[in-house]
Amino acid sequence: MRKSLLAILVGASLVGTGAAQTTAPKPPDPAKEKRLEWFRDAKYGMFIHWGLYAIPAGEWQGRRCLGLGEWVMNRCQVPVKEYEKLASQFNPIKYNADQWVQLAQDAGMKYIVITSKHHDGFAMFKSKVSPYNIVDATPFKRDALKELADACARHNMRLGFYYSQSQDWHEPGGAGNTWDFGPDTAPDGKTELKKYDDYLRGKAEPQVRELLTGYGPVALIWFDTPRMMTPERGQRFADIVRSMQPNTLIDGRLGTEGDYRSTGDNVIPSEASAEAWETPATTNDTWGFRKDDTNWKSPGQIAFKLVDIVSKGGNYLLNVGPTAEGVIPQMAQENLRTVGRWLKANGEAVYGAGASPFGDEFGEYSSRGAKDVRGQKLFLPDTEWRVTTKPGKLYLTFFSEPRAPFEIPAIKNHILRAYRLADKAPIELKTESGRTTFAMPRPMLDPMATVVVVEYEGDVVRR
Ligand code: H79
Repeated sequence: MRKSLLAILVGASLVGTGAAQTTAPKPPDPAKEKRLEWFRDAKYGMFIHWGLYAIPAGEWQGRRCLGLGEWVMNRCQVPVKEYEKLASQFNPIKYNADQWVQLAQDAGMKYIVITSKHHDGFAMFKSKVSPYNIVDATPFKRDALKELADACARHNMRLGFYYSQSQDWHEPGGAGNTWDFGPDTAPDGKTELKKYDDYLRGKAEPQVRELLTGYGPVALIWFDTPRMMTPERGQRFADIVRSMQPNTLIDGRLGTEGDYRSTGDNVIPSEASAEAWETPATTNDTWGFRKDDTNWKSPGQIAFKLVDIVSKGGNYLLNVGPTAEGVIPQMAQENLRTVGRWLKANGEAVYGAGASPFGDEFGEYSSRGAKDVRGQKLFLPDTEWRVTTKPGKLYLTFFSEPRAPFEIPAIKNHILRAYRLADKAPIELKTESGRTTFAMPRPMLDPMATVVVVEYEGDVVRR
């Protein structure tokens, strides 16, 4: 099954060549496709943003620092000498790696990616390269990543590491800390003013080597914000990853070509594409814990985004931001587990499933020429249903009850039968003058999302 799906994906011509597709498709790279096999099937992962920023949780000395929780040092311009002191308070006594992995598993997530070092420069793992790390600088003294890696190994969960390769606000040579160390570049935006390569060679590159040495097989390294990352600098990281763990994936934000495309944060494309891609996204409005952020996405919103992404050929990397005590916020846990229960009954429509053979269901561009906030043609999404695929099967997921009989988009294949995925209840099909319709039994089995499987002759849809 895996093999044949991959063959279809690799062989398929690129669907939905949207604005993101600027270069001609490259010849397929068999080694890369092999590395990507598990990733293409996994579809749903857990992102974990955890670091010293969980202590201030969006405030500095009683002042709110607006924006993302993990950006508190930047947003409130906290000097290194002040921010560093957080390390001596970091003691997450409630941290239990097995419980986190269990949550990911209950949620139906197939991989975990945790911040090993965010822009603040603090390593959440034992590092010989810099004493600014969880073992050497905190009363906790435990290697949180080692514990998580061991727990993942016990649960058969893949584990990857986020590593901020470019921004490091703790180091004079790292990018991003303008308040202690001045601007990264001269006003021309090109002339570099910091000893950036000294930082890369002295900290970032050796720390990535450490991550690839002491933590078992690393599923992927998630680089971010490639400021000043020339292709040559990016390649140095790629060479480290490839030489140390050839199966480790590189995300799309290194600064040189990775294994898959990363969309913008919380951005879901409006069309399908055949290349491997991933949307990193939040469960509320922040990545790192903020005590004032209770704007939780509902299970229904999360389920929709997941199926929407899968129906466009991508993966959903959904974040949780644990507290300074090491606890994943209760609402995030509950919402993820609710979606996990839905996946227990409906996961066949998600894991290993291919993209929509149609596309009209995604919505349409505004016919009045309106522009979105980025100045692109405004896309007006439809959210009633999505479709994912496996050989011989369409999985139609409905997020609201179709008001009229639902017409299956025209395909040349002979349609064999239809049934509800969760309870296998048959669904009666009507075919009249080449149009096949069915009436969704009411009330919908699961008002959040109900999947109808349509089986057809042959493996691939012909239109
Ligand atoms: O790790 C998460 C973010 O911290 C990181 N990417 C995800 C996965 C990220 N780094 N940079 N950005 C996202 C873009 C930053 C945007 C903002 Fe700001 C940060 C908006 C407000 C604070 C930078 C500072 C831009 C304006 C002020």
